[in-house]
This record gives sequence, structure tokens and C-alpha cells, in this order.
Amino acid sequence: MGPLREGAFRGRLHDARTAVSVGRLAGAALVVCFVTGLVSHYLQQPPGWAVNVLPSRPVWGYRLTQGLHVASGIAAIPLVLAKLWTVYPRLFAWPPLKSVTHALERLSIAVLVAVTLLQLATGLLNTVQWYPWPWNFRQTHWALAWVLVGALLLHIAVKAPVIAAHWGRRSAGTLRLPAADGPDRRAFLATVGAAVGAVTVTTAGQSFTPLKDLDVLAPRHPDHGPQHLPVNRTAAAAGITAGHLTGYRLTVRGPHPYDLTLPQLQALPRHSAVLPIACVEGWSKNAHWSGVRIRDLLDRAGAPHSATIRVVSLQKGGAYSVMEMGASYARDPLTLLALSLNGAPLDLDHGFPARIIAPNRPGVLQTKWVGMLEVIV
Ligand SMILES: Nc1nc2c(c(=O)[nH]1)N[C@H]1C(S)=C(S)[C@@H](COP(=O)(O)O)O[C@H]1N2
Ligand SMILES: [Mo]
Repeated sequence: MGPLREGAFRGRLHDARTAVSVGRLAGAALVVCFVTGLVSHYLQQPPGWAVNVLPSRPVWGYRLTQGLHVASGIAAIPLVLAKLWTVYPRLFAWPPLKSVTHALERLSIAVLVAVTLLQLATGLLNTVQWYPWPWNFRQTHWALAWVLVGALLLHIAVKAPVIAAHWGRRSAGTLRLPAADGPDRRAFLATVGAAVGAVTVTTAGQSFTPLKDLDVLAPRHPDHGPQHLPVNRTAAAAGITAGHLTGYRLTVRGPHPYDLTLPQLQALPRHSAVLPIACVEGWSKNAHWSGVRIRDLLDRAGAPHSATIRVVSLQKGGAYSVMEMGASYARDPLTLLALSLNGAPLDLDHGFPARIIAPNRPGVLQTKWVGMLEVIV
């Protein structure tokens, strides 16, 4: 009975042991992706109580977690496809629905597969900043992540006996599987491993600079960009022209507000820091920054140590033109209003005349073309 006869899929590539071998790798990639995604979400959009206490160390923390987020998401693509290929004969199981529980199980798998494919595909498109859909990427990515994890946990719970039976070196006795791994399964797993290795090695260099020479598939290369640093949004794309900057003044609003011209700002005590830009889209690179400490500018305005600040760009409109920074970053001695990058004044595309650089923060919050600092608490 059914569209395919019983036993149409023989061999070891579609059996439960192969499904478990590939499934646990896919599951591990998805779990790393989920946990690092949580980190990214909360660093970008902390709940109110956390705003002033987010950790500003280690300075490379976000670079690591977001690099892992994008790398594990990319690695999950071949792993999930391999897993689906391993189990697809079950689509033809007959009868299609045996009971209410069986119907619910199949429904949960349909949700898991649909959400996982959607999440990986849209996440990948986000790394190239292509948004061919009408909804807000970040909100949707966040909501789908929870659906995915819920469906994944349910799937693991339902399959726990099968997973346990095939986890070790040998499958448990009663399952009518060949005792030893046959060459077909090993060849398949090696192919999947090679695919994961290939997509990882050709993209990880966008963040893991020792591999930068192999970075041929990632949208960004760490060496391409003015002053040896990539640019996410150029001044032209943000609507900033040299004309906007004539008569530049930095405005600081607080208990004792003041204004500084560019020469006055440049004359303040300088500090330097080696800190990465770590873009949420997965590229990152360390750079040598120098500028004025944010905390010095705030002290001069009489801001309390516990102050949260708002940073406003000269850029008009756009999600990144206004940014809030909690006290743990604002007070950090490494958090700068940077005026120079890798030994030269900031390029216009890197935020000339002044931009924020802070440790352990997503690139989207490293505001460029800063015109105003405002003490808000
Ligand atoms: N005003 C403003 N600041 C901004 C952005 C922006 O679009 N507008 N992009 C942000 C993003 S997404 C990143 S990753 C960093 C990139 O900085 P860079 O172009 O100097 O490498 O700047 C951030 N600062
Ligand atoms: Mo970014």
C-alpha cells in the first residue's frame, strides 16, 4: 500500500542510525545558533533592568558570539539538508496518519522543518543585507527562533528512545540495523562533513581573520574597505555629505550642557584602544582607535556615574541614527568618541568626524557621524 512499496528504501543512508548521526550535528549547530542569537538580541535590545549593567568585557565577546552565530547558522544549512534527505522516505510512510498522537507528531515535524528552513534562508539573506520580504527581519527572526527551539525540543523528546538507541558506537540490539558502519554511511557522513567544512572555511574568514585568505564566499572581506576596515553603510548610503559637516559641533546635553567645535574636540586628552567592529551580519575586525573618552565628556557635563546616554548621529532617520548606551559602557575607559582609526583621521565612511567605539557591543550600536550626546537618566 502507499505511493512507494514497502522496503523501497534499503541500505543504511535512510535508517535511524544515520538520522541520529546527522541529526545530532544539525541539532548542535542549531543550539549554538540559538544561544548566540540570544546573546545578540539582549546586547542589542536589553530589558530595562539590564541596560546599565551589561558586561563590557571581554572586549571581543560579541565578536566571538556573533561570529559563531553566523558560522553555526551557515554550517546548519548543509546539516539540515542532509538530515532531511536521510529521513525523507518517512514522508511516504503508510498509512499517513495512524492516530491522533501520530498526527500531532507529524504536524510538529512539519512546523520544525518549515521554520528551520525559513530561519536559515532568511538569516543567510540577512548576511548579504537582502530583505526581499515585507516584514521586519529582526522581530521575525527572534520570534521564529523560539518556535524553532520549541519544535526542536519536542522532536528530541518524541525521538528520545531512537536517539538513545543509536547514540553510542553500536546501535542497541533489537533494531535490525547492521552492527558495524557500512561504507555507504561513512561515505555519506564524510560528504556531509566536507560540505560543512567547505562552507565554513570559505566564509569564516570574514570574522576569523587567520582564515581571511580563504574568505571567498562571505559578503565582506576583512581587508576590503577604507583604512583596512570594511564599511557596512557608507556615508553616501546614510545621506551624509561633506556639506553636512561644515561648521560641525558636538553637543553634549546634561546637567551642564556644552558645545565643542572640531578643533576643541581634537584638543581634548586622547586615549587609544584596540577594539573590534563586530557587525551583526557576521563580519568583524579589530582596529586601532583613538579619541576622547565618553566618560570624560560626560564628567564635564556633570552627568552622574549611573547615567544612561543617548547618542545621536548627524544622519537623519534610519534605525542606527539614534542609539542608547548604558552606564557600564559609558563609564568604561575603553569607550571612546573616536576621531582616528588605524593612525589616521576617520574616513567619512567610518563616521568622520567622530564615532562611537565601545567594547563588547554589536556593530549596529557603534554609531558613526556623532553630533550629540545626551544624558537621559
Ligand atoms: N549613523 C550610523 N552609524 C552606524 C551605522 C549606520 O548605518 N548609521 N551602521 C552601523 C553598523 S551596522 C556597523 S556594523 C558599523 C560599521 O562601522 P564601519 O563602517 O566603520 O566599519 O557602524 C554602525 N554605525
Ligand atoms: Mo552592522
